[in-house]
This record gives sequence, structure tokens and C-alpha cells, in this order.
Amino acid sequence: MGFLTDKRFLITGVASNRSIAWGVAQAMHREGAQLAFSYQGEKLRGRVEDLAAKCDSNIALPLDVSRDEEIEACFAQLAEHWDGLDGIVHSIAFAPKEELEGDYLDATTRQGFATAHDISSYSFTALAKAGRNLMAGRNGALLTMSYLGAVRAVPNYNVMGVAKASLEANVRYMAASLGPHGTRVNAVSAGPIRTLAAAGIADFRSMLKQVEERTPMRRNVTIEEVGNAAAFLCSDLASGITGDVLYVDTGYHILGLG
Ligand code: NAD
Ligand code: 0WE
Repeated sequence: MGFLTDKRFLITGVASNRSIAWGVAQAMHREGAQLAFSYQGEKLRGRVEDLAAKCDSNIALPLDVSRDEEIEACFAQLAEHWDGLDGIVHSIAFAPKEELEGDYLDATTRQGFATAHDISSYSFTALAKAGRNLMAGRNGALLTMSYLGAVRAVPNYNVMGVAKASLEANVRYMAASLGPHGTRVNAVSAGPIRTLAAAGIADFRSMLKQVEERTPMRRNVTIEEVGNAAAFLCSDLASGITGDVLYVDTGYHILGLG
């Protein structure tokens, strides 16, 4: 029997079959979870419905996290399908593309900073607020996706790194707030992976190559590996773990001089 049997999760952030959220969904489905999916905007609807079907799910709900009314509507619709929820996977980030290139101070604007923090960090808080009634009293788990740029100054990651630092602090505050209600909150910090969010990032290919050459395991991580760790953290196997950030990056973050 899978270690997520009889648990129900909302998966956000699937945009393609390369999305990290898709790796998480596949691992959770394999372990027996029932899944619901959200998609950002009508353009992604068909694709997400098709991927949901592969996980035996017919629940695909629109959710743009910049809009409070969509967040409310998403959980209201979810409540029509399910009488409770065991967890939410938050796999969403956005900063204006121009701000992910060049010198940090040159690239960063007030508006870009606000957007990056709103979509990439506050949205996790917002989903927790909207979902907490459905999750109450069930050993729930919330999970988000971070990156090393939260704790190191990574060239070009810029304002996204500051937003990921906020997201990781958010994990700790949310864990403190929700712990008494039985809900755990964690993050996976993934190594770089070629997804839609990585497409069009300047020199992403050379970053993958650099990591591959230096990281202890001498290869990049996969969405399947991130998915397995995420499924574990959302399961009762991780019942003693909350407020933490688990690196799934083939060991890159331990290096000093490579
Ligand atoms: P992806 O493009 O497949 O997923 C990003 C998702 O964010 C998309 O599904 C998109 O629809 C969603 N999104 C953006 N703005 C949104 C909004 N306003 N409302 C709702 N959804 C919105 O890329 P990915 O690499 O799978 O990214 C998923 C997460 O993983 C992000 O938090 C990213 O920062 C993180 N991450 C990625 C890498 C990497 O190298 N790819 C590494 C570490 C962490
Ligand atoms: O979190 C990310 C990327 C998130 C992201 C991607 C985009 C591209 C399209 C956020 N906003 C946007 N905005 C867009 O318009 N990663 C961890 C992947 C990533 O992105 C980088 C990286 C890595 C790693 C950007 C610069 C340097 C390293």
C-alpha cells in the first residue's frame, strides 16, 4: 500500500510535463494519493486536464494566485468535490523576466520586487489561509519549492532570490502558526531543472553544465527525485518534520570550493 493512500492533495504549478509539480503529482499518485490540480489561466486548462487524467483525477480548477477571488473560488469548488484536504503543493514563482538578468541593483524595481514577493511568497500564505478550514484536524502538510538563491547570491537570480528568502521564512512562520492545528509546512530546495520557468533564462544551459561538473553526484537532479522527496514530506513518514527546507540538489549546496 502506498504511503499516501487515502490522502487528498491540491497540486498547483503544473504548466507542462516538465514542471516540478508534475514530478510531485506522479510520485504522490504512485503512493496512492487522490489529487486535484490547479492551472493558471485558460491557456493551460486543456494541458492540465490531460495531465490530471493521467493521475486518475478529473479535478482541474482555475487559479491565478494574484487574485484573491480566484483563491476563494478554487477552495470553494474543491469543497464541492471533497469534504477535507490533506495538503497543498505550492510550486509557483514569478518575477518580471527583465529582473532576472544583470546586476541586482540595476535590474530591480519597486514594482518587480513587489510582484516577485506577491506571486512567489505571499501566495503560499494565501493558499494556507484559504485552505485551512478544509485541512483542519487531519495531519495536513503544506509544501513549497525553493532554490539555493534564497540563501546565496546567485548571479542573475536577483529579486527572485530575495523572494525565495521570504518564502523560506514564510515556511517557518506558517509552520509555527499551523503546527498546533496538526498541519506541517516544509520546502524542498531543488537544484536547477530545465522547465518552462527556466526557458529563456540567460545561460541556463551553462548553469546546468557547471552544476553537473562540480556537484558531489556529478549530475543534475530530476523532477522525479524532487517529486519523491516532496511526497515523503507530505506523508505521515515525515510526521516529525516541520518548518524545514530539504535540499534535493545532488549535494550542490554543501560545497565550498568545488
Ligand atoms: P514551471 O514553469 O513548470 O512552473 C511554474 C508555475 O508557476 C507554472 O505552472 C505557472 O503557471 C505558475 N505560476 C506563475 N505565476 C502564477 C500565478 N500568478 N498564479 C498561478 N500560478 C502561477 O517551472 P518549475 O521550474 O516547475 O517551477 C516550479 C517551482 O519550482 C517554482 O517555485 C520555482 O521557483 C521552483 N524551482 C525551480 C527550479 C528550476 O530550476 N526549474 C529550481 C528550484 C526551484
Ligand atoms: O525559480 C526559478 C525561476 C522562476 C522564474 C522564472 C521566470 C521565467 C519567465 C520566475 N519568474 C520568471 N519570469 C519569467 O518571465 N528557478 C529556480 C530557475 C532559475 O531561474 C534562474 C536561475 C534558476 C536556477 C534565473 C537566473 C539564474 C538562475
